[in-house]
Amino acid sequence: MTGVSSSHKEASIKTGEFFVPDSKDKGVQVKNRISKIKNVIEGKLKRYYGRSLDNASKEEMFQAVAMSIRDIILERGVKANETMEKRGLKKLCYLSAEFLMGRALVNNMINLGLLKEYRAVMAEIGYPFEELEEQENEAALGNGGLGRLAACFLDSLSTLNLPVTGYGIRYEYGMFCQRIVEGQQTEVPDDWTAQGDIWEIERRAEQLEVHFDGTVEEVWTDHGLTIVHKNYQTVMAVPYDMPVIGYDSHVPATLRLWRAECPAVFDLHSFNKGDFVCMLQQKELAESISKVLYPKDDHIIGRMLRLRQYYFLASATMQCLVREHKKLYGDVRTLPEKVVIQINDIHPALAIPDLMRILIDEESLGWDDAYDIVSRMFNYTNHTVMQEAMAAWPEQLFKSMLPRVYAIVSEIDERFRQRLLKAYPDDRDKTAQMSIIAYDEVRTANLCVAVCRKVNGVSQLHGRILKTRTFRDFYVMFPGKFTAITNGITQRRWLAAANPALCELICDHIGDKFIRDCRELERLKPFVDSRRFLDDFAVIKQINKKRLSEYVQKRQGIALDAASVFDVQAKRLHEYKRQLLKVLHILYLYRHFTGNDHYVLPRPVTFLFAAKASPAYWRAKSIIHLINVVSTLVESHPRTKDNIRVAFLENYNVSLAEHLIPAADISEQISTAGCEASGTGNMKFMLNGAVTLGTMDGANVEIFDRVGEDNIFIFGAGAKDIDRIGTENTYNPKDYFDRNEDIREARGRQRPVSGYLPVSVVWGL
Ligand code: 26Y
Repeated sequence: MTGVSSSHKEASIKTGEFFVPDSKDKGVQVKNRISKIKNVIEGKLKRYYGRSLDNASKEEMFQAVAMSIRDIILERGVKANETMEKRGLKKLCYLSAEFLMGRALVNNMINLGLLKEYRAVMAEIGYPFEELEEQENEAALGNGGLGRLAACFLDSLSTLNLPVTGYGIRYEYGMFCQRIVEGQQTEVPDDWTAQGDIWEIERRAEQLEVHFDGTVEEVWTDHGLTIVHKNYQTVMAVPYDMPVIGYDSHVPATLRLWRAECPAVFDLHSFNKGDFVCMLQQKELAESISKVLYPKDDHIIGRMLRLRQYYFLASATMQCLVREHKKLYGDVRTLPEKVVIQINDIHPALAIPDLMRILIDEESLGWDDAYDIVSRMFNYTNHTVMQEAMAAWPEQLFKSMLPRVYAIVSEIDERFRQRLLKAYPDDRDKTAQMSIIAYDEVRTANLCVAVCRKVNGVSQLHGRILKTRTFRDFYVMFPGKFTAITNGITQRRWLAAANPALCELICDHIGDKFIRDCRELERLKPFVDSRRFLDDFAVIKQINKKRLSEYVQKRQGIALDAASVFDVQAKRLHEYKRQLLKVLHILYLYRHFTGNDHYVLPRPVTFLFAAKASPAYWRAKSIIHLINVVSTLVESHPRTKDNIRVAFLENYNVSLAEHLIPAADISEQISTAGCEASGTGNMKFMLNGAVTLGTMDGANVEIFDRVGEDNIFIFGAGAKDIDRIGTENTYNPKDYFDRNEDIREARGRQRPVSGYLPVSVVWGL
């Protein structure tokens, strides 16, 4: 794909300072804007920090610039809200336990059409623009795909001028920072709010109470039988709002993150008794709820604090929605006309029973009316078919932590069972399989499918798997509920911000409409064979590879060879994603090089890995270790050293992805077919012109249909083959091992005697 660069050509490629959405906006206006922005920044420095442009610290400069941007977005937000309220527009609420936002500064400049101006201002002041970027802590409030999808959606919805609020948790510590020490992952806390986050606005006046534990009692009052939740523990939910602006948008999205706090006057009783320790324990318990993002993203067993986190998010959000709705429209019965709720996998599922609770206990609606409202408001997206992610909550714990919500879930379950019994009078097994509470567990996935209007899969293949496997019985009962809207990514961040040079090249050929609408990229088709276009593309790829090399050199002290092919696998570390398969491939190459003096590759290759492993996922961590050991191995041999290199890039996060993806020649998407729900990294790499090596899994299948076999190279069994192998019970990996010399050799020469041997020992290092 990439040709050899010439410095002459590199110099002729501009670096993407073209984002001026209004073409009528000519020289004078641009100049005016530049001086205005400069004044605003100067003013902020003076008023907030008592500094001037000359003596501001890096931190202060960043804050002042970010404030100037925030002002513009907030002003637009005020207008958008007024319009929304006046017109009574319906709003989307996107509930997610994760939002992997990344840095916001440059992205916001691009989306406001002001990048060029800000660059000019910084040049005028004599302040390096890159240093500004570097000052920003990134909001890494997510593990991977599910969280990044949530962030991309906020950008896209705002770009479409559609009103959306994302609701999440303001984790004090986000995704851990990964350090590689002696080849192994170590975790360092991500203290991202230490200096305070410039984008967020605390709205303490809008705080709400969330209740845990205690007991429920039925009480007869003048209005009949009511349920009273008594002796509960109160946790305060304090909202923090972050504005998110889409491209040239008039309707900024809001990301509302809840922080858990202890009530100001808490447990007066213990205090009066002088039980200071108990009081502090309660404070700690309350605050622990939003303390940290759980890094293992697909296992919930045994993690009761997680249940507290999820209920905290769900209940704070539902109370907030009802309160806002009543303020605007007065009547909770119109909720489904004004609000639609999307729940991002099962984490926020308790929003369903909690809205029932509010409607019944606080708004005095009857069960049927409440259920009718709730069942018209919720939609659920599933993001994984991994069995462990279907785990459920232990019933007794659920009941004691959330007694009122438990009673409501039981009632939903009871009524749902009645329907099941009618539909399958003789099939007790099926009823047990599909019910919400069974075998001493509360299954929130079944709750979502039973109640929600739509159940979405994130690619066509995943949608089919949900219908034929994961939720097969539900599909028979509710065929109309199931949809499959394939994931997407925002080209604003993953092309315009991450790869400005390529973005500009595309603009030069088809205009800038694709920044708003990806389908416009089809118009590049006539240039598939254009020598000039391809040459320019190759030069840009080369620039990006050098940029990545400098970045990696600076951060990790590793020298990459930008002239080699960059073959990249960047994603969470998981067995199903098969980083191990890539390592076996590298060992296979190593054996060929070392065993045969004439073995050559067309061009030297650098294999780049970037991945975080969940701290408790021992096997995933061993694979990281193995990658680092193999890196040393190939480097230590004179024959391989000049042909293949392996580098593990530390601390994969949004910022690293923005450097890495534009620099990739080959994108590795090699999961076991049927395991990767969609993948979105696959799309980001393709958008930046890497060819894909992949299996027929997730959205790769659809990418294959669109880009054809010249651009995506497919291998291995398909999802159906793997299903068949599974059901026939014929898969025995040892057979492959015994039959295939290459596999045997790749595994290393020394056999572990028993159990675990460090990979370095297996490879004789
Ligand atoms: C245990 C349960 C609460 C749970 C925990 C984590 C369920 C799901 C998850 C996370 C799933 C996830 O990140 N899935 C990824 O979602 C991306 C966006 O849809 C997909 O592209 C990707 O294939 C999938 O692995």
